[in-house]
Amino acid sequence: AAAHSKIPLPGDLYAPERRNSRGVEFGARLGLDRLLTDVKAETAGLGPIADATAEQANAAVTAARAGFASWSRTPATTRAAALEQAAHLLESRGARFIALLQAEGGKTLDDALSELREAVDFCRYYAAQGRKLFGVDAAMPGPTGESNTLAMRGRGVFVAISPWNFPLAIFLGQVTAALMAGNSVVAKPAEQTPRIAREAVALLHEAGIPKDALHLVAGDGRIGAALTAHADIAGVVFTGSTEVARSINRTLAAKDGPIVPLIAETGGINAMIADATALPEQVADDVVTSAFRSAGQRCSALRLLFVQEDVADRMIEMIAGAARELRIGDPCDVATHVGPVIDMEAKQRLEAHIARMTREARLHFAGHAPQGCFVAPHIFELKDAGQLTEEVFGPILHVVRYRAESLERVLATIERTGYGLTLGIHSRIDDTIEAIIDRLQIGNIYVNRNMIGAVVGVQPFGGNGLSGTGPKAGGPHYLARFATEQTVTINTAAAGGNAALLAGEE
Ligand code: UN1
Repeated sequence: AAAHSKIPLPGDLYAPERRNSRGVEFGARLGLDRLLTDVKAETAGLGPIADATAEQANAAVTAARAGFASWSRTPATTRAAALEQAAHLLESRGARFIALLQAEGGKTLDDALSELREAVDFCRYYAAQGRKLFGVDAAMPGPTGESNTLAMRGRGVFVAISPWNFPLAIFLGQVTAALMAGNSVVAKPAEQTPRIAREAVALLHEAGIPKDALHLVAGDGRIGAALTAHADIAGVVFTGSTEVARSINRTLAAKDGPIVPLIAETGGINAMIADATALPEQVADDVVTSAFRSAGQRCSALRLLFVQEDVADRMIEMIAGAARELRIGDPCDVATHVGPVIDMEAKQRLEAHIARMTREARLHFAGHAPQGCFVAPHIFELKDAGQLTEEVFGPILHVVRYRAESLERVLATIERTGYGLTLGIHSRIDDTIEAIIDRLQIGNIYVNRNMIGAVVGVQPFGGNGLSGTGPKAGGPHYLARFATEQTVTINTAAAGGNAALLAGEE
C-alpha cells in the first residue's frame, strides 16, 4: 500500500462534468488497475475480517469509556485539526480508497470518486462546524450583574452503526461528527464492508485521533445489538433500515439508566412527480440517474415516478430508451454505469420483487445483466402506487400515471407512505412546485434535476417520519445533537467569591 500512497488525486477529478467523458483517462492516470489488483490480492490473502465476540464489543465500550476522559478535554481546535489531517490523508491516498471501494463495495469509478469526495467533505465540514460550535463557550445575553455562558461537550461513548452502501463516506461522517463533538466512539460497520472501515479507522488514528477514543468492532446485527444494549453508552448514530432503527430504539428504551439519544437516518419510498410541463429529455436523464445509478442502492434513490397522463407514454418510452444505454457489469471497468448489487441475498430479494411485479404490474423495460451478483434495471407501471409497500433497494423503477386534477391524490399517496426522505419535482409551473413543497414533510426535495448525491454543506441530507430522526448529516445542526449542553450562570454582582472567580478568568 505504501508504494502507492503518493499517487496524487487531482482536485479536478471530482468535477462532475468531467467524470464520465474522461473517466478512462483518469483511471489510467491514477494507476487504478494496478492498485485494484493489489487490493484484490491483499484481501484474498488476508481472508475475511473476523467478527468480534460480544466480550470484545463490551471491552471496546469499556476502553472507549476510559478514552472519553481525555478526548472530551482535548481542545476543540485540536480535535478539528485531527479531522482536517484525516481529510488530507484521504485525499493523498485517494486512489487506494477508490480501489477498496471498488473491490469490497462493488462501486463504479464514478460512484467511488463521489464517495471519496463526500468522505473528505464530511471531515472538513465537521471540523469547520466544530471549531464554531465547540471552540468557544457562547456568551448568552443576560441582565447586568450576571454572566451566562453555554458550553457544548461530548456525551460519552457513542456507538456508530453504518451501512454498506456508503462504507467510507457514511462511516466517516458518523464517526467524525461524534469525535468532533468530544465523544469517544465504538464503530460497527456493515458486515459486508469491514475492510474499508478498518483502513478508515487506521487513517483516523494516524491523523491524530487517540487509539482509546476510537474503536472498531466488526460483526453483524448481533454485535450492533450488544453495543446498543450496553449500559455505558451515551448515544447511538445509525444509518440503515427503518426496521433496525426501531429495534435500536426499543433496546435503548428498555435500559435502565440515562435516556440515550438515537440519531437515525433510514429508508424511503422516494417519489418523483413529472407533470406535462416538464422537459422530457431532462426527465429521462434524471430518472435514469436517480433510479438506476449506484444500482439503485442509495436511500435517496427514486422508487416511484408519478407521470402526468397526457405525456406518460412518451415519457416512459424515453426513460426506457435512456435506460437501454446503461452499461451493466464490472464496476472496475471505467465504462460501466451500473455495477453489482451488494450480495447474493440482495439479488435474490430484488429478483423476488421483480417476479412479483411481473405478475402484478405492466413491464415496460428490462435490461440485461451479466452472470453473477447483478440485477438488471427494470421499469414497471403500477395501476396504483399502493402496490409498492416497502423500500426496494435496487435498480427497479415503478411508474404511476396521474391526471392533472388528481395531483392532490398523488400528494396524499406520498404522504401515506409515512416516509419523508427525498422527492423529485419536474415542472415548469412555480405554483405547482411551491404547493408540493409546502404540502409534504420531506427532507430533501430536488426540483428539475436528479435526486441523488446530496453535497455536504450544500444539501444537508436526511428525512422525516419513517425516514429518520434528523438532524441532517452534512448540515449545520448535526453536530449539536452529539453533544451535551451546559449553561453556567455566575452572579457577578455579589461581593467576594463570584466576582473573584470571574476576575481570575481574565
Ligand atoms: C444513503 O444512501 O444511505 O444523497 C444515504 C445521496 C446520498 C445518500 C446517502 N447522500 O444520494
